[in-house]
Amino acid sequence: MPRPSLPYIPPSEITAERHFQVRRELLAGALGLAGAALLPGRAVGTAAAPALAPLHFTRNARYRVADPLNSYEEITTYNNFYEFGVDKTDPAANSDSLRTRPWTLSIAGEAEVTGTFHLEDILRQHPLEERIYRHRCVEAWSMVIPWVGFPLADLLKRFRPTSSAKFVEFTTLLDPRQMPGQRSGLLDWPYREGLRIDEAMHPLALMVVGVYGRELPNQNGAPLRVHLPWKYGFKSGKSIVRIRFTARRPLTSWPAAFPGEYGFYANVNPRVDHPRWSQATERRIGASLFGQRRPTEMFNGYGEQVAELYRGLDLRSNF
Ligand SMILES: Nc1nc2c(c(=O)[nH]1)N[C@H]1C(S)=C(S)[C@@H](COP(=O)(O)O)O[C@H]1N2
Ligand SMILES: [Mo]
Repeated sequence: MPRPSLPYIPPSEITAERHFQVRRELLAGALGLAGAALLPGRAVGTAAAPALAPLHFTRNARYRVADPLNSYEEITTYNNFYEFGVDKTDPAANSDSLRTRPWTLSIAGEAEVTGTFHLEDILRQHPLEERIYRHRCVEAWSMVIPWVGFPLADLLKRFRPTSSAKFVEFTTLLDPRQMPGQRSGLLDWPYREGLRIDEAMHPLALMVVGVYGRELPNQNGAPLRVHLPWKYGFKSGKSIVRIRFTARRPLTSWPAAFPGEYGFYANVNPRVDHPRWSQATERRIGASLFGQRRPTEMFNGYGEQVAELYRGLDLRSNF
């Protein structure tokens, strides 16, 4: 599988118009006729952003959703990525400053193989697939997203975690010069998330490198983010630079900052409300469906696959 490449073009060489043109041509080519119909009607991102390279991938038909996909524009302009600001449009507006090449991933803790690896060397070894997943934020909005990635388990197994590895911690880049939101004290940066090792090894857990057939835009967590479709979105850390295998449950960013509001498990659950709002329903983002509320599904609709992981756990709590 050829590794994805992102040809960097200095912003000074791209006029807004040319970028718009290149972007639409690339997208249309990558998606074919059917996909082209889903294209946003205007340029996404800012004129200064380099065009995102198309990825080579296969479609995994096992992971589909009956509801229509959210548009590329919706997925890339309505984001949570507090390193770039707290408003939904901030990440798209402010994340050009993030440099995703070169990128390294450090592996630490309870594993036979640890060290720092070049992302391109890692990606060369993982065939990519497209999976359409439901994405549910703890704030009670949701989307349907065609991610491109590979099973997280395939990556983790490479490093041969030892029998002491009971949890996995994911850490986002720490660099306040590139990530202006880190100059505020909202969270104790860097952003840290974590999973039990069996959750991380579950076949649904996806290491994401792209969306809509192309490399991830910065606002969605380039160049590497996870997605756990049965959990609230905050469990899916973006722009990951470190993976650590641990014996003890890691203290992750949201529970550390707001212990009464966000739990470690954070499985999507219509019966466990956030202390300040209900989780019984959700609002699907999208031009045609905007504002439409629908019932929240237990485990975000993935219960058949993941319920087994939580046998014996009290599902009236999410902590
Ligand atoms: N590093 C980092 N990762 C993060 C966040 C963040 O603020 N910083 N927000 C989380 C939340 S709350 C959600 S809902 C998803 C949003 O992903 P999306 O913008 O690709 O939809 O990213 C998650 N990962
Ligand atoms: Mo979220």
